[in-house]
Amino acid sequence: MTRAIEKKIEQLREEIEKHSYAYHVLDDPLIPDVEYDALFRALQQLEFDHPGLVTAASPTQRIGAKPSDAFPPAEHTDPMLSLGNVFDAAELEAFETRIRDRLGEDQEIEYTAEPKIDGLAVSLVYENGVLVRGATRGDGFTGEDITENIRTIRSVPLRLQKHRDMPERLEVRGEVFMPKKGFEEINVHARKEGKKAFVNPRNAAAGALRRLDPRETAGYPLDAFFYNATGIAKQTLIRTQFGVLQYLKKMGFKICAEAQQVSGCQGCLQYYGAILDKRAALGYELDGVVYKVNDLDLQEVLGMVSRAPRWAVAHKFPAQEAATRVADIRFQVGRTGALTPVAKLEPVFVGGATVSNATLHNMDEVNRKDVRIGDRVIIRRAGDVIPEVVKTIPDSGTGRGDPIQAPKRCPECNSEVVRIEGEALIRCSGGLYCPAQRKGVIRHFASRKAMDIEGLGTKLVDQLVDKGLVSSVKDLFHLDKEDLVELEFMGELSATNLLDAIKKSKHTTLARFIYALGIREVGEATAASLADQFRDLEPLQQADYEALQEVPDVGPVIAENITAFFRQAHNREILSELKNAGLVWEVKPKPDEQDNPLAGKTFVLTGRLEKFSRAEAALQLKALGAKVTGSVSRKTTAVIAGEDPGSKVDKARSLGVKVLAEEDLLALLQPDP
Ligand code: I6G
Repeated sequence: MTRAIEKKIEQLREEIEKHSYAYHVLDDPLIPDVEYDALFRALQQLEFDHPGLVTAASPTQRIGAKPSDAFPPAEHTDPMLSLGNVFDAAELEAFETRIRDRLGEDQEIEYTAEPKIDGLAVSLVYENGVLVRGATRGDGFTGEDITENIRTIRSVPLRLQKHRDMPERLEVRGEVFMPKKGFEEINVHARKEGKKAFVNPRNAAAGALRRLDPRETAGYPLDAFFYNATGIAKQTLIRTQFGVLQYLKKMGFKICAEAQQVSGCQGCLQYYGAILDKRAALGYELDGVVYKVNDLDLQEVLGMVSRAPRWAVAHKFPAQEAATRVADIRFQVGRTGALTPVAKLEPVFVGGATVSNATLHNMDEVNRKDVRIGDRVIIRRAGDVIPEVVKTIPDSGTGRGDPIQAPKRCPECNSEVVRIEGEALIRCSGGLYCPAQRKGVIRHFASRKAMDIEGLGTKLVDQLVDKGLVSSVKDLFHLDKEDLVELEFMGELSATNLLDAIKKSKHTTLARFIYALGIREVGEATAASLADQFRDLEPLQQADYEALQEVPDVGPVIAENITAFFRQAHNREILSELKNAGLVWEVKPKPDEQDNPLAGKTFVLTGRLEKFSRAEAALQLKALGAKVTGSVSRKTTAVIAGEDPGSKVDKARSLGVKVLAEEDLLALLQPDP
């Protein structure tokens, strides 16, 4: 009897590990989440009934441990080395010359090039295939034992995949990090709650990994890539660094998909350029790339110097953080009236651009960081994100201004400033009376994803509003050439081009038009869903709170925002004036349900598809009557996940929404005759 139960438990564990690996490591789930959950619950039940059969490596035991008082020391058998840095091509060439001289080699050197993830280096030890210890780097010789916290990271295997090359003891090294998306989400949440936001993904990962209570660590979206298996060359036939990565992959670890074999300095520099270009699109932060001599025998010959390997080097990206001084702090008013404190800086070159403004997010952040005029501050610029003030440098010197106070009146229109209960934001109460809000609304209306009026940028909108030529979006359609040529930087030709662009924008789509209205929290995807559902503006205007919530993506908050927008008399007036000005969109009849096998179904597409782009897939799904939306909710029929799908799959999982693969999508698009 017990043997049979033991066997059943082992089968379930293997099955669960297989699916967990497919989901968290390969990002390619094999079964719908409900089925996974059923397997997991079955195992939990059997273990509950037979507590003697529970093992530490069981998938049910990731988050089992109690909080501890401190992390015990963890000694590294082989020291955890650090890496030398190069910052440009000349330094890289000098690195290669040193290698060639030492090896007496005049052939090109082969390297494995990998991103240098901005996370925390960790060492994991597996004995007979089971994770027994996870440790930080510490001083390279002794780190901290954070095993229980490491176990909570879903992509870290608790047991290795069975493999003939599995040694009795395996030590792997890699980097634990927090993906950008997860970092942004936890910070948005923290700011909303008036809590301290993390400075950057690295600090967030460090903070999460060093919680004394593993249950808290488990609540953070951590991930890990691995790049080294110490001493593996002596025990296997693996001869290259790239081979080590493939081995790690086979053993069940997640490796960085961007790793590549390259030849010579030229190959390294090409790789560096390609990764730098791709940086903003990658799901994780990186601060450079690492080149490692590919041949493991050559690595051994080269050895190390002062605790850094001679055979590897980090090629750092331009710094993304820099110090400068705050010259002023002003409050910027957005299109919804939110007042954002912005630090005006002594210009500083950071991450490849000169920065002279940085956001302070909201008053809670200003108070917490105690940023004042005259302070020296660290600012950070990451990818396309608006530069932000990270912190004040202590002892900023003399000349510190007074603590910053939230303004009582709007700096643009002098209306009262209000703070909405439960929100960290303060808002101008002036509505469209406030020129800053009006400018914001007009900029949004004209933007590329909305009405796409080419040439109508910030400076022009400012002039049009300041000169009283435009006070609402409807006025754009009554501008004439004489008005425009009076403006700064506006010649005859630009005026003609702008008028043409405005005219062209009159033929639009309903989805673009709804998005252009700037209703709070109605983004592009929601606007498209609303257009799909209501087909014309009139029915949308008439829709009540309940009817709106039938639409995928629309919950009570957005439904309230939409009804509130259409309740306002001045909004209704603007809409009818826009129609009178000749704005048109095609009105599509509701599709006949019988000809639409996917009618009533709602899909979310995520990740890279192999056979077609997401836009093409969306078109084909819509042609069969389905709705395609941008975010996952309980109303979603299924999420279709390609490669590197990101957090939508996690969301689907947490809501019990099905996750389908590209093959399933193909089957949906070619239903049986
Ligand atoms: O700190 C590191 C980050 C990334 C590394 C590293 C790495 O490879 C992708 N590799 C080595 C060998 C060391 N540190 C020492």
